Amino acid sequence: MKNILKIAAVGLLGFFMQSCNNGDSNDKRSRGAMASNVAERVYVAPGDHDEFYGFFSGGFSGQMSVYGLPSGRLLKVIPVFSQDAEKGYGYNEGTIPMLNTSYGFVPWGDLHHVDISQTNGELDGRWVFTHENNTPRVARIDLNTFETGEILEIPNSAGNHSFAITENTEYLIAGTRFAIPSPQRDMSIDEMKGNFKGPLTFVKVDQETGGMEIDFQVIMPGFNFDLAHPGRGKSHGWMFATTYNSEEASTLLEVNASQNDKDFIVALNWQKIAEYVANGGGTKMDAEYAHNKFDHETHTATTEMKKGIMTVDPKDVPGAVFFMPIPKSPHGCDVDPTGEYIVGSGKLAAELTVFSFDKITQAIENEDYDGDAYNIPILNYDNILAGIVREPGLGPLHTEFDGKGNAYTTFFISSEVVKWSLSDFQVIDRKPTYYSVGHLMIPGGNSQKPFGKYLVAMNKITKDRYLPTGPEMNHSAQLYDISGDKMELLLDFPTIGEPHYAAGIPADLVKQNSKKIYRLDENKHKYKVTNESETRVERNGNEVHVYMTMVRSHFAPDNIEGIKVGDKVFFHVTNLEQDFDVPHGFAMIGANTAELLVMPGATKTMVWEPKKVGVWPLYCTDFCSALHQEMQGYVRVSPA
Ligand code: CUK
Ligand code: CUA
Repeated sequence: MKNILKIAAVGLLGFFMQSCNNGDSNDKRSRGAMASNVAERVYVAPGDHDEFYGFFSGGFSGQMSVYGLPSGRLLKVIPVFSQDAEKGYGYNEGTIPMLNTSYGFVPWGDLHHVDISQTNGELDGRWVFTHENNTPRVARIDLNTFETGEILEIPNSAGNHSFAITENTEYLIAGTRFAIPSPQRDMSIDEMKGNFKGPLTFVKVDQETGGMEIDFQVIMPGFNFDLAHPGRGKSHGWMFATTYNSEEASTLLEVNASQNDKDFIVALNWQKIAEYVANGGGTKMDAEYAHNKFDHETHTATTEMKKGIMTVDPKDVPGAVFFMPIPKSPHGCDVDPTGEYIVGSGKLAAELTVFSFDKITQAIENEDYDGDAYNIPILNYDNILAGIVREPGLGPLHTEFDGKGNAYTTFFISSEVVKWSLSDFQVIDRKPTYYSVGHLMIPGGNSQKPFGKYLVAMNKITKDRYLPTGPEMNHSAQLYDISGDKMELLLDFPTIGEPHYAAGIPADLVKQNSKKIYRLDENKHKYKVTNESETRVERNGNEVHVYMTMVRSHFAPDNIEGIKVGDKVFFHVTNLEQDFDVPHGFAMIGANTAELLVMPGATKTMVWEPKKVGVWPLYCTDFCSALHQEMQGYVRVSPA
């Protein structure tokens, strides 16, 4: 039996490899499918604005990018877990602390999922949250400035592959892709089974500020806990997460982790566990983690190293955690807008399993269990099943909803998006994607109120979709119109890094809160000046502080003498402008950091350690006026 399953799994992998190689002939198919007025439907006339913002994960670029939809125009790249020369992020004194971790300065991260804050289950447009997989961290981007405001490291975790936001943004729930010794220790990898754990981390979010704090970790048995979604509506207070590798294999997972006919989805009552912790339950565990915050008044980031987290063993909270069996290596696990249906996608299966929350509640009430695993009750599969979507495609991954009773699921292996009905689980429509789609996104499609007009498919393989650019092609996203019965492909556009996931929101819910300037009178930077008469150069040993201003089109001071080789020069540069969209830049020859890009009303600091005697130029890097070219100066460096 096991061998047959092994062959089946390997067979699917073989199919996947094939599907990656047959790209070229699909092109005509996509053109043929297009209606004649497609261009009009994605055209945003010069000066007009898009209807939606799309926030796209940048995967291994460590960044998030902001696109306008339906045009597919790139509006901004927001550095989160990466240094970004364009924004000066992660290079200067004010932003370096954002990338501190308990492992030191880690200027790269693998940014996977993005999600927008919610109030009463609806998108509220205040914050976008994200996380990274490699050195587990979660982050908040503030949508008044479109800047990263906070990064919190997740200790006792590895492979923070996904996270979920509860319907009032009470919690971010961070999963773990790798089971690990918990707490970490030196032990034989062969002894993984039963000894490795998969902690789920609950990060509490302050409803006013968006501030994040680790509340507790549920130390789940050693499966790999992967994609999570919170309940909503009737299932609010619960969360559902897929597991894979219930075999607990540590080697050759492609075969060894695909043997069991069924893995599990975890149903977890987080409200119950949060109450248990609030009432003094749980065990304190040693842990060290960095908590980094960016203050928009001082324009400065700080790192606080924290110690200790609260952990909960699920068996100490009876009635809070259950397993639901699901066929073949589940990947996605998505909850419909009503909170009743939980869709599980076994990526090595050719069907979708839909569970009913009402039936789950009933089964728990009746203690209708099929035994247990690790003391966690297993709910009887047949008793909680709402329905099965039969033969929808191969390799189902992720599902989103249009709010009109339909679900849309991506199929990685057969490269398509399939629309099916939540009322009878029948397939309604299917459209190819180019190629090998991972996630899909409908604005609000994982909330109680989807805006079911567009769907974006995010593809893993690009092949012939764009002009060739050498061996590497940018990933592609594809925009579909889903307002009618049939989906229509409207647009391809390239993305930055790997677009694991995206979140979309009507522009009207965000744009009126977007800040235009930082007010100079609110600037609380330690080294700010408010007019040119306060600019100066101060020496303290071999540390030199230059209090500098920038305004169209000069620096003050613009000629600096008295600097010596071996000095450490801090340029504290304030942009005195109070007009929208007039940043100035600052660059110094030979500086091994990026430039500074300083917004009106803000102050930023660059450190320069002159190595050579001479008279060295500095200049503004951002074209700011007709006299931008004249915005320059000199620093005289004398021998030590
Ligand atoms: S995902 Cu996991 S590799 Cu399906 Cu959210 Cu990108
Ligand atoms: Cu200031 Cu260019």
